[in-house]
This record gives sequence, C-alpha cells and structure tokens, in this order.
Amino acid sequence: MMIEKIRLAKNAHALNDMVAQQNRHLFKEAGLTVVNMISSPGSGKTSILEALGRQMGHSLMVITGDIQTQIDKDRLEKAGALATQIETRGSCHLTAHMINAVVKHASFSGVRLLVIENVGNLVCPSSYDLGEDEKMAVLSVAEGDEKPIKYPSLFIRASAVIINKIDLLPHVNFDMARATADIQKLNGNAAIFKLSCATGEGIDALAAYLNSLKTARPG
Ligand SMILES: Nc1nc2c(ncn2[C@@H]2O[C@H](COP(=O)(O)OP(=O)(O)O)[C@@H](O)[C@H]2O)c(=O)[nH]1
Ligand SMILES: [Mg+2]
Repeated sequence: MMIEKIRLAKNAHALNDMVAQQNRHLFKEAGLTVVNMISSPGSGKTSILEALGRQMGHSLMVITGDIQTQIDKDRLEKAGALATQIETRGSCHLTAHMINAVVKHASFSGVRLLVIENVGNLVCPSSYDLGEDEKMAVLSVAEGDEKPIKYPSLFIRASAVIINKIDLLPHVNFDMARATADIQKLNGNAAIFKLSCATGEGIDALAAYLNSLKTARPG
C-alpha cells in the first residue's frame, strides 16, 4: 500500500515536470521572463505586484493563485497589470497543468514579465516546477526572523528573497542580521531585497533586478 502511494506521488511529480517543460518552451517562444513568487499568506505578494504594475502597466502579466475569490486579480488590474486568477478550490499550490491551461491560449503581445503569484504557503509550492525561470521568496518582518531556517525548502530554491514590510521593523521583533545570515547560509547565491510597499522603499531596486533578468536571457 505504502509503495503504491509513493509510486503514485512520483508519477504525479514526473507528469508535472513534463508539463512544466512544455510551459518553459512556450514561455521561451514568447520571449517571456517568468518568476514563480512564493510566500506564506499575507506577506505582501500582491502588494509588491501592484507596485510593479503601477510602473510596468500591461508589460507585466500576473497569474495569481488562491483557494478561492478573484480579489487579487481585481487588485492587480486596478493597479494597471494584466491579470488572470486561478482558484484552486482547496489545493495548497499551483501545478504546471493549471498554468498550462491558462497560458496555452493566452496572448503575450507586449508582455515582458510574467509573474506567477503562487497560493500562500511556505512549503508545498516550492516543490512544483511550473516552467518558471526562477523562484522568488517573500518573507515579511511580521512573520519572524526564524522562518527561513524553519522552512528551508523554498529559501534553498529561490534565486531572490524579498524581505517585505520593513516599515514595521520598529514595531516587531525581527532580527534582520539573523534572517539575512540564515538565508545566505541556506543559499549563498540568493539576491536579497528589503522592501516596504507602504513607503515604496526598495521597489525600484526590485524592478531593476527583474529588468536585468530579461536582458540576461539568451535569444
Ligand atoms: N505595513 C505594511 N503592510 C503591508 C506591506 N505590504 C503589504 N502589506 C499589507 O499586508 C496585507 C497582505 O498583503 P497582500 O499583498 O494581500 O499579501 P499576499 O497574501 O502575500 O498577496 C495587506 O493588508 C497589505 O496592505 C508593507 O510593506 N508594509
Ligand atoms: Mg495575494
């Protein structure tokens, strides 16, 4: 019984990876940079993407995943970005199949950057390849400085980590030196951005980084 379960889980992952490769091919054909943004609920993913949307307009497309509601899609469109909502109806992460169903008929005319805002969860989303160029982790200072070492799987895989809500630092017990040292221990190559969506601090540096990803892509 246990062996059968493990076999099924392995098959499901293999199938996901196959569709992720199809997505990656499609994204490359469309000349897109694709980022898979992952965090716990409420760390500020949509707020960061709203700030980017106000700068980038329709050159930013977001596919946003939630258990239910179209709230984030509406917020992102209002901020100026293109947005599509996936309601997973209970699933705690997006899969390559869910993304494929959206992107296989989508028009990417004028789009430079596609961000997939994953379902809020620090664990499951990090083990599903969606066909992205890179994973980006978001951690807010209100969540606690020990979260990277408690939930290492995301931070090990992320090319960039955003530490958000730095405007709240005077009000919370968040040791920035500890958090950044732990992130660097887990992943020496991760770029770290300190951000506040409330004040706008750090948004330009993040936008410049995302733009440099585009120019670094071959073809
Ligand atoms: N003080 C402060 N609040 C923020 C910041 N970023 C987001 N928030 C708030 O945090 C809450 C959750 O943000 P949201 O973008 O929905 O997070 P998501 O669930 O990760 O998409 C909202 O009430 C935001 O207004 C920030 O930098 N500073
Ligand atoms: Mg959100």
